Amino acid sequence: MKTHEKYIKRCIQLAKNGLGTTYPNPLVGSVIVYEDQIIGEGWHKKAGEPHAEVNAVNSVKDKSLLKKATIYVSLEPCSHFGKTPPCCDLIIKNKIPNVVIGTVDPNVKVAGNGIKKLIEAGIHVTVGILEAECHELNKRFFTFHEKKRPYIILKWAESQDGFIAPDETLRNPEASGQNDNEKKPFWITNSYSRQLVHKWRTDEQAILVGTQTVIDDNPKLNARDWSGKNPIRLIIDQNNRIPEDSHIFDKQVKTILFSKSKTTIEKENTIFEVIDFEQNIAKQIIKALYQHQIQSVIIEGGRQTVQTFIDANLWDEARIFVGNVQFTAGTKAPILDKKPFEKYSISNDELIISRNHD
Ligand code: AOF
Ligand code: ZN
Repeated sequence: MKTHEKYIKRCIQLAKNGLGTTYPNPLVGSVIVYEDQIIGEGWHKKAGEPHAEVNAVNSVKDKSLLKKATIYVSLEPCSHFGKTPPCCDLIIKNKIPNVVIGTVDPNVKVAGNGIKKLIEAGIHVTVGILEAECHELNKRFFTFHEKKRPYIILKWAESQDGFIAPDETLRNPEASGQNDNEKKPFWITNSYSRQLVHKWRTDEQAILVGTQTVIDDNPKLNARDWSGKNPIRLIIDQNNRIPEDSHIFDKQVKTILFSKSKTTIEKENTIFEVIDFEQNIAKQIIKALYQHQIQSVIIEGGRQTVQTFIDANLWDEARIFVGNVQFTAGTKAPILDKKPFEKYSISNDELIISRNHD
């Protein structure tokens, strides 16, 4: 592997440590190299905290080497004063003579200005190393800045014969709740897949479901089976039908409800957004999410909610589990041309990941 690629690959690896905690900031990794040896490295951990380059520079023991070193960064160093000062200034101040960049920053506050500033300071700059990988690393951040909407992931589990729920009569008797008011969902996937879904919830900034899912399953929509941040909960509740004692009203996590009229309910950590259900609701929800600075959302059902986003062509990835069960009757899975981009086996479940390249 060529030298530049090798070190940008390491930047990408480091950057991934920040997945789920850097929002609204991107994932960024940086390494500092002198005579083909890494003398410092760092990544961006959390918005408001130091950027990757700062952590990398701070980790270098012998700072006198910086004057002869190359700094690698997976994303263009920033040139603006945000929550932290510009990384370009740090590079210039430390007289680092070479900068190698994975990809340009799509944020209008930076967007090439960082590169310009470095070149003007007489620094040798190389741009576009493993560019596709660096773009993929920040697929959420790029979608948000370039398409002005969050990155949208659809997730559902279906039986081998294409149902997402069995007929009521086929529900597993053990799966029904002890409390009559609380039906437990019928599990299609195994416990490993379910844990993976909780990990996914920590990766994304928000999770969206429709009314029926909340009424039927009374879900918490949190990531209790994985350590990490709980996503913001988003609920479509056209007629304000969700009972006040539902878990989604527990105030533990910020929750946004989309309905057609204002409600009298007032709850801490809960926001009500009015949208027009006569119009395309997917478009309106996505617009509201952009205004709330939400960069990624995982849509976990039910069928109608997922289909609404498929029909509006507002989705980027579909993650479909096919469990080791047959239902013969029930609720049909959403209709989607599943062109597998990736395929995995998780014990006896199959996981198909499709991408929507428009
Ligand atoms: C970098 N290195 O590690 C990151 C960058 O509010 P601030 O100061 O944290 O700035 C956030 C913006 O800076 C963010 O939107 C993106 O354009 C850039 N992020 N840049 O050089 C980093 N996280
Ligand atoms: Zn920066």
